Amino acid sequence: MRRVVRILGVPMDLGQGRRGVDMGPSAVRYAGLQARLEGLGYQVEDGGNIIVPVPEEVRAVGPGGMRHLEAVAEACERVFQAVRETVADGRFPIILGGDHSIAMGTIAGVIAAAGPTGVLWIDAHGDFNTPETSPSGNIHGMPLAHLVGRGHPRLIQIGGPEPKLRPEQIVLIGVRSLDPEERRAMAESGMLVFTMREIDELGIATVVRQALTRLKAWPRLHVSLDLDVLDPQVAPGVGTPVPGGLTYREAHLMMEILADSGRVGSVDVVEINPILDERNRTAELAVELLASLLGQQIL
Ligand code: EXY
Ligand code: MN
Ligand code: MN
Ligand code: MN
Repeated sequence: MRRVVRILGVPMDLGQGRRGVDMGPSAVRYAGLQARLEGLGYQVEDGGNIIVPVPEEVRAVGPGGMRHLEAVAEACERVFQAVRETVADGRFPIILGGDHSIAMGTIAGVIAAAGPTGVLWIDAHGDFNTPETSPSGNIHGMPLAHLVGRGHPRLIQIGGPEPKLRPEQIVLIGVRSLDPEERRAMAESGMLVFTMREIDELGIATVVRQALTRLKAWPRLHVSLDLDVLDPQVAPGVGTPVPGGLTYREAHLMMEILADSGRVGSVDVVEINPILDERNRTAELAVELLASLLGQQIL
């Protein structure tokens, strides 16, 4: 039976300070995602975009200095509904961000429809701040904390009152930028974290295989891919670039090994900022990486 993919766009730039990541879904569509996946034999539906307000029409700073709290929460609830329906319909969702705060909706939606799911959080950052520890008030630096039940109740409760994830079901890959308090909380959390140092020492193949082994209790996996995990020389069009990231080849190999596992059931692609990009190359790279994750092989 042919797998059916459903693309969902979330043009959200409310979770951070810089404009532009709201254009990510258009850039990835323009880069030819649908045709590329059809070329791999998938049936592809485009579910369109989730409605997200623009920053000009919503309250800038919410309680505790959190930027656009209520608008982010409401958009994530819409994302939750759409992803839950997509998974319940037996589709493989590809969710195009938008900033990384959308993952509070996507992961809640996947779990509501499919049950317990392991999460690979592939990112230069930890996204593990709470409103108290955040230096910026930007919610895109906080989604993983809220998914494990730490932070503001309005965000913890997206898609239901209980925490969506336990730390043991999360592995981070590519981390190289943490705030001091965030780092402490992460070290104490019990999540498995592969920083760039581990990738340099062990190699990306070993890191990904160890991640898959760590998550062996979860036959179904969700990949939350923040394009800033790549080195800015390869992926310049991201909202929050950090030097020293994955190479083009490391990123591809990671996707290929994940594809081989046969366990990935959903993916977010976030933080692409076309305004900062060079002729859409970061969006084109995202399409390449998605093709590899969905099983493209050279031979
Ligand atoms: N740690 C910083 C903050 O919380 O403001 C930067 C977070 C950037 C998050 C990006 C999307 O992964
Ligand atoms: Mn339906
Ligand atoms: Mn992120
Ligand atoms: Mn990031």
